[in-house]
Amino acid sequence: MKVSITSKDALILVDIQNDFCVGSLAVPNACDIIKYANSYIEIFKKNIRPIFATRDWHPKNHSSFKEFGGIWPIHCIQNTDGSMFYKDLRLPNDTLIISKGTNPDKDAYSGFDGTDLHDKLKNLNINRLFIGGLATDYCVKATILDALALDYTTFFLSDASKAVNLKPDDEALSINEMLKAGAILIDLNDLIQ
Ligand code: VGL
Ligand code: ZN
Repeated sequence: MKVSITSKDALILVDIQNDFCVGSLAVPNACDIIKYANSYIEIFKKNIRPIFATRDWHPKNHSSFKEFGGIWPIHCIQNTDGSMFYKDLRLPNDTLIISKGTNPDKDAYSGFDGTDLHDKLKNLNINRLFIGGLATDYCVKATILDALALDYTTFFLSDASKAVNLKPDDEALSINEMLKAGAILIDLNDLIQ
């Protein structure tokens, strides 16, 4: 499927942070997405379109951590090395950063959950979103399902995303769920630059 960038498009890169690439909650093969993520960044920059980067941004006692009753190892604590964007990701200086998961009592997988992402997109007159990152079966899926529920035309960037796969089928199941909800799966070859 061929897609060209329009004036109502934005890129959203989800949680491409040290802990998810090489740290405490490293997603298998996460580093493989970086070259694709950087290519999407270049294309959106060239087209003068907004680039958003979400980040998991937890307080140190977050309820998603095993120590506090959750299922995850400690990860992405605010202002630590683990929560910084991965060093090889070439985010422009004017990237719009969306922090989520900041409430200690509540997990927030979606970039829309408890953030002003939707307001910012509306103010920019955006109606199509190109979403990829980490991890396909958690935060990318949740962000895409929320985007679809909010009526954005939503593209899943398959080459710029990787899954945790706690269970081996989780990636396939999450992709099916996104497609069923109306997401459009593309890769770099589909974008007319
Ligand atoms: C995520 C697990 C825990 C994600 C965030 O970004 O997909 N996964 N917190
Ligand atoms: Zn988290």
